[in-house]
Amino acid sequence: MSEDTIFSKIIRGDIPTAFVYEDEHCVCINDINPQAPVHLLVIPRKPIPRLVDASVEDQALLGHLMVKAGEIARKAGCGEAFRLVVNNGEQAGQTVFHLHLHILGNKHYSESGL
Ligand code: DGP
Repeated sequence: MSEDTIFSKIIRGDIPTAFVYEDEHCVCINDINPQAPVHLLVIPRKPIPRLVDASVEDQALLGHLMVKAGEIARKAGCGEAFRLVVNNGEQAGQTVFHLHLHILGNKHYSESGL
């Protein structure tokens, strides 16, 4: 779980990637392997490996990511219907160990949702 993940390289500009959104706390990029018509990643600049590695001092940052995710989803044309997903840990499917929120939109999900 090195701090220098692909997302840190993207945030630093070592790997040129278009930012859909950026501010002092986070960036948002298109997922390289989209699982929905809109598939964006909201990534804090701070390299927290997993959600469970976040601490009380990260509360405001986590709130910021959620609020921005909602704004970005709307601007991306998801309307009121989108999902936010955080994979925590390898067994849950996490592959990049730098916390990120998946925004998944414009895809029809079943009523049960899962
Ligand atoms: P997760 O499985 O939750 O760790 O999601 C990691 C996501 O990151 C996965 O959906 C693919 C995406 N991804 C991995 N490498 C890159 C990259 O170099 N560029 C972009 N844009 N997305 C990437």
